[in-house]
Amino acid sequence: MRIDVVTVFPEYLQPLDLSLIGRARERGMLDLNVHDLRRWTHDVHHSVDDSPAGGGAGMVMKPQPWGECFDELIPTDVKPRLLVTSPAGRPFTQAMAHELAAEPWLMFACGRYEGIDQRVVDYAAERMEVTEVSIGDYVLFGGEVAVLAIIEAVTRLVPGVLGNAASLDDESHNDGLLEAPAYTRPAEWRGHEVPPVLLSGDHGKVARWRRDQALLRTAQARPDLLEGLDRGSLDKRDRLL
Ligand code: 6GU
Repeated sequence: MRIDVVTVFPEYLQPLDLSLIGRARERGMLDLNVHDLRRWTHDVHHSVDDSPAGGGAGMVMKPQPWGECFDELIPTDVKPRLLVTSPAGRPFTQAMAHELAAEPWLMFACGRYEGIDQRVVDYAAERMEVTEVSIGDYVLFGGEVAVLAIIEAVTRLVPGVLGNAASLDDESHNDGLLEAPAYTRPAEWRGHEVPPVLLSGDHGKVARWRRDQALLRTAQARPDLLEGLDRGSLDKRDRLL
């Protein structure tokens, strides 16, 4: 998979050199490139923003550097899936992570200030698939941290990036539920015990317990997820809850 990130703060993306993502890059599974948008400015101040049309607070990213960036990075025959970060974008979910993990080439445009001139999105959308994306209902200074989160969520789904693919199956959000709590040794710690069923060796009972805990936890922390759950995905014992 190829990923390009365009930002005015390339240093913000340095964590992508670390850990499993860094290793995937070293092994050649991930071709990840971070670009400084200011490379496509021509004035002495390398300015990337300007005051908003119609007035108002803050600054808007001007279209010219983005246009020249696209001209240089994107050939006419192959196009990336372009993701433009914005608190006004489509909510990023595990389902979208799966969708993006199947793409051969992703390009992220990190919005800063009050966002990017809308014509950049409209122009790009005439040439490639463009998705404005948000990671939640709160406002960040810019899209860089959102891009870190999205890249981590997406690349761990790319076959070969994560060591143990089986751990993807029963994690939170994969089946629409939060995951059951996890425990390790010792069996007792500061007066708190590992639930005995987990030490019973009865795999059926353990699976049932985890399912119940997942339902309970989801009902407590994320009742909205239970509302949206497909009724057919519940088994007979689930309905007793
Ligand atoms: Cl993608 N960008 C910004 N600036 N703020 C956000 C966001 C993105 N997602 C949530 N808040």
